[in-house]
Amino acid sequence: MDESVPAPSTLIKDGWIIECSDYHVGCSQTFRIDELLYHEKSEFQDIVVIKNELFGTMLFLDGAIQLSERDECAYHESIVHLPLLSHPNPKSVLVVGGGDGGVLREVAKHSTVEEIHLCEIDEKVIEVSKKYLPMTAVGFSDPRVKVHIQDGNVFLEDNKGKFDVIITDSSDSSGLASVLFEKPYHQKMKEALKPGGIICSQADEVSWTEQQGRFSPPCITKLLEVCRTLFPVTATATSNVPTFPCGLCTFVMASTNKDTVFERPLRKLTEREAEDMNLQYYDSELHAGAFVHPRFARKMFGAQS
Ligand code: SPD
Repeated sequence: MDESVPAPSTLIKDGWIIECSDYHVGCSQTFRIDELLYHEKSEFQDIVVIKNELFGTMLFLDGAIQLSERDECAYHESIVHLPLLSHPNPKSVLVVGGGDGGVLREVAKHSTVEEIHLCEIDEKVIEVSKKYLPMTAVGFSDPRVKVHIQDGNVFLEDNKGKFDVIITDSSDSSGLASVLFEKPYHQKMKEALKPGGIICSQADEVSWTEQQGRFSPPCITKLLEVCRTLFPVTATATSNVPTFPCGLCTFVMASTNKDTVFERPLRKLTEREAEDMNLQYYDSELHAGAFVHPRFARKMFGAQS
C-alpha cells in the first residue's frame, strides 16, 4: 500500500518462523515449526505451511500468517456472517482472494445463496490448501462454487451488476494484494454489485497499531476514507484472531443501500441455526459486539465508522 514499505518475506530461523509484520512496528511474533509441511515459491508469492503444537496447521504467505487451524473460525465466520446477515437476501456472492477455501466454507452455510464465485490469482494457494488445509478447503466442494483463476480487478470489470455481496479475503496490504486496498478496486467492486449490495474486506491492521501513526496512510482509515467517497454507509468491525499481530483483525464494510445497518444483524440466527451451521465464534450477540470499539479507535474511525 505504502510503496516505501518493503514487501514482507518469509523468515525461518532455528526451527521457528518469524513474522515481522510491516504494520506491527518494532515487534515480531514467532511460531515453532514442529513440522515443515510445505515451503515453495509460487509464481506470485512464498507459501509456507507448518504444524505448530498450539495452533495446528498454519499457512503463511510472504512471511505473513494467513490462518491457523485453531483460530481460523474467528476470521472466516466474521468476514462472512457479518456482511451476509446484514443483507436481506444474499443470492450471489463473490470472494476475491480466499484461496484456502475458508470463506467459501462459511458462505456455503447460507441457504439463500445460489452462486458463489471465487476469484483467486494464485492457483498454487488453492492446490496447497486442498492438500494441507482440508478443514478450510472443504469450501471448494460445495456445488454452488465456481473458481476463477484471475486478477480480481479484471474479473470485476467483466462482471458488472452481478453480486449481492463481495468479500475481499486478501493477504497483507503491502505485497501482492496492495491493489485491493486502493480506490480503483473499490470503484470496480461498487460497479459489480447489484442494487443494495454490500462489500466486506479484511483491513489488515488493527486500531492499536494504527494508533502509533507509523504508516501513512494507515490501512483502516484509508479504506474507510475510500469507502466513504463511494458508498452511503460504512462500518468497521473487529474480531479476535490470536495468531494475527495484536491478536485482532479488522474488517471494513460498506453498502450501496443507505438504509443498511451493519451494527446489528438484519437476520438473527437462533441457537439451533448457529449449531446447525457449526459456528464456533459468530452468533447474533457477537455480531453487535464486533462493532463496539475502544474510545481511541472510535475517534480514529470518525463518527460514522
Ligand atoms: N495480517 C493477516 C491478514 C491475513 C488476511 N488473510 C487471511 C486469509 C484467510 N482466508
